[in-house]
Amino acid sequence: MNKCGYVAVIGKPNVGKSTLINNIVGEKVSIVTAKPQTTRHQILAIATSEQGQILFIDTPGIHTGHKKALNKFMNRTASTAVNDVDLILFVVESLKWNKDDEKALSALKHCKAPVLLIINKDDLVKKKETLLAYAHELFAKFNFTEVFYLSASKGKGVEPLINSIYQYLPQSENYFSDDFLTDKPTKYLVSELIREQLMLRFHQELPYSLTVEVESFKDQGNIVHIHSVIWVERPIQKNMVIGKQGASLKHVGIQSRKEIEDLLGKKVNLKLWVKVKSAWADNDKLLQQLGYKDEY
Ligand SMILES: Nc1nc2c(ncn2[C@@H]2O[C@H](COP(=O)(O)OP(=O)(O)OP(=O)(O)O)[C@@H](O)[C@H]2O)c(=O)[nH]1
Ligand SMILES: [Mg+2]
Repeated sequence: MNKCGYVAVIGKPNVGKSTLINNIVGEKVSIVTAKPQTTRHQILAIATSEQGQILFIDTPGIHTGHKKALNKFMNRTASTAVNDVDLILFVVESLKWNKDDEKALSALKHCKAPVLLIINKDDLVKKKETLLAYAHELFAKFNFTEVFYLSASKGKGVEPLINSIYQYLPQSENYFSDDFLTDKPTKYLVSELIREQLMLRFHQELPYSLTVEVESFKDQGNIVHIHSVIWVERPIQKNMVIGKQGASLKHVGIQSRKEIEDLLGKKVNLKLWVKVKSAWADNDKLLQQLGYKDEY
């Protein structure tokens, strides 16, 4: 009996939602960094197995305390992902409940689908028995259907979760062919790999003040030529991204090219430009122009 259905993955930033999805899909469909607010869009990630197909919707971490238009877009994007899905995974980090988790949980108030509680990063907890008390506290807040303790980055405890997910999916043929991993176009995946390198390299507000746009993508058979713009909010940030004698930008270019070559399986010629669009992250019109569009 083949199963296929949608599973939304919800939680505050940095709890390991994208790591979990990548682990199950077996490829880096969604970028991962140690910084909160890495994921900015809904991303469909497709895991195909003998049992059928799990259509994961990765979402931005729901958060409080940031007031820019981009933050509102991200919270809205995550909150709407719970509508019309077959199952929801609510991901928390072991023993780290705070007001952002509270806000993420409130997005589930009116959802109709069953919700599994995923307690991630259990590798960081020495006394495993403390997790039982933690889960007990969380069950008092919401009527979760089941709880799973796991480590997404180590891939521990993930198998039982996969088997359980299939129990909740409707009987159906697969919606996508086996080799499909995401609904996002290659250009988007490329821009995300560049943004991942930028998020890894820069700190404080800079990772949150930049966005990446792939302007052109020309596949010439054995080599792909890619031109991409890194948009920042202020001229000083442009200088930071470029670095002394262009050193930072060169490093980002080399690292991103390697990742993109892995993704495409061919040689890549990557050209990066840094440009300023004043306060783009707090301007609804500019957000839309830069690809942050409500899709529902
Ligand atoms: N120790 C440990 N770290 C983990 C685990 N899962 C994820 N991480 C790390 O947690 C950080 C955040 O992971 P992400 O997958 O980007 O988290 P996310 O929930 O998608 O974050 P946002 O996209 O910002 O909402 C990364 O540094 C991961 O390597 C885990 O099981 N154990
Ligand atoms: Mg993420």
